[in-house]
Amino acid sequence: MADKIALITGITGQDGSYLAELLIQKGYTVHGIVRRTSNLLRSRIEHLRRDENIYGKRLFLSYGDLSDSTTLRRIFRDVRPSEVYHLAGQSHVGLSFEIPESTCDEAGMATLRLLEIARDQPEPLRFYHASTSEIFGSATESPQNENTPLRPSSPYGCAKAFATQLARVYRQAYGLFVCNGILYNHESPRRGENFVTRKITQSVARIARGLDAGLTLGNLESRRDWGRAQDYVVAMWMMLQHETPDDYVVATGEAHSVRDFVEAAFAVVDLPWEKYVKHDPAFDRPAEPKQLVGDASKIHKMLGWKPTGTFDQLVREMVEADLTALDKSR
Ligand code: NAP
Ligand code: G4F
Repeated sequence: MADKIALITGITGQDGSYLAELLIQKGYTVHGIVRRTSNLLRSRIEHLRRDENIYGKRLFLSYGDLSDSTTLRRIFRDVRPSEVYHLAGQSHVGLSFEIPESTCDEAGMATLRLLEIARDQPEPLRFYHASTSEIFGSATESPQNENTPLRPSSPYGCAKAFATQLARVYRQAYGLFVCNGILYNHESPRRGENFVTRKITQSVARIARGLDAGLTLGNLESRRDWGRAQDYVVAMWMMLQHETPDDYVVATGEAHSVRDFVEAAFAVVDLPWEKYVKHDPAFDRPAEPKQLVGDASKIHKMLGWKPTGTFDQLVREMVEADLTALDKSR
């Protein structure tokens, strides 16, 4: 393979870190955009940064922010990527009700900025946009597929719907190779600590070790289609290897409630969840999809992608990783 050059926005996030590992393993040179933070420790990619065979050889980091288009343009000019994976942005749906303007700028307008930069490149490139099941919101059908009407029910979902439509327009109007990965929830031990799955598994580990007395949660009845993040970054890469650009739903096709996740997580440490879990309305959202479940038959048929593992295995992997991390830190 000729040396392929990938540029990842959001490389320090859950997906960006797994994608960087995957692409380096496939022989790519990977460039990541990181924003200035007061703490230099970027925990999810620290192992790559400390590896002297990787950092400065296969992996390079540049400072940039999604709001700073002159810097983004300069990075594209210097890196000359053949593939761009645009993953960065405020990704918490609940928080998007508290900070709607910055969320819409990052999840919506920033994608427009990047598509414009991509359009101006001297050599054609391939562009992945991190779309989401949240664009379907209060969906009119279940499971949802690539043709399901967009009915977002949060500022985050609205911004992603805008960006998804723009990506389609740039593909049709300018012939840009751009794919929307319409990904359903995907989790891992690297999941951010304020998403419900990781919040549960971290708390279960602390309760099991006697460090916490209980766990407060919002809506236990909402249902999500939870897969493994490591599988979903493979789907992103596959989309950009296909001869034509398209949009794909990436999902397991199975819905579980937050309550199911809680039960499975407490079962790993053999504790009765009812004794520890309390409802706190502070975590309820003003509006949200009750049930999101995806039909991934298109990506299965066209690209041969399918998810691995079961729901129970995912929950176990996350609880065990949190137990191990906690035990190491003590
Ligand atoms: P994540 O863990 O929250 O990571 C977000 C990344 O974006 C981080 O690297 C973050 O940097 C970066 N970022 C945020 N604002 C930025 C800004 N203004 N300028 C530059 N970088 C910025 O998200 P994820 O779970 O990996 O998800 C990746 C993408 O897929 C997101 O766009 C998300 O909305 C979308 N998505 C996720 C899921 C899912 O279930 N995980 C499903 C569908 C779609 P810091 O590390 O500095 O904060
Ligand atoms: O884990 P969540 O915060 O994920 P949510 O809102 O589904 O969004 C995630 O998946 C989307 C794909 O569908 C991505 F686009 C998005 O970037 C993000 O990665 O919440 C899941 C469910 C919700 O129904 C929420 O109301 O769990 C419910 N929940 C109940 N208690 C809670 C809590 N969510 C959080 N974060 N914290 C709670 O205490």
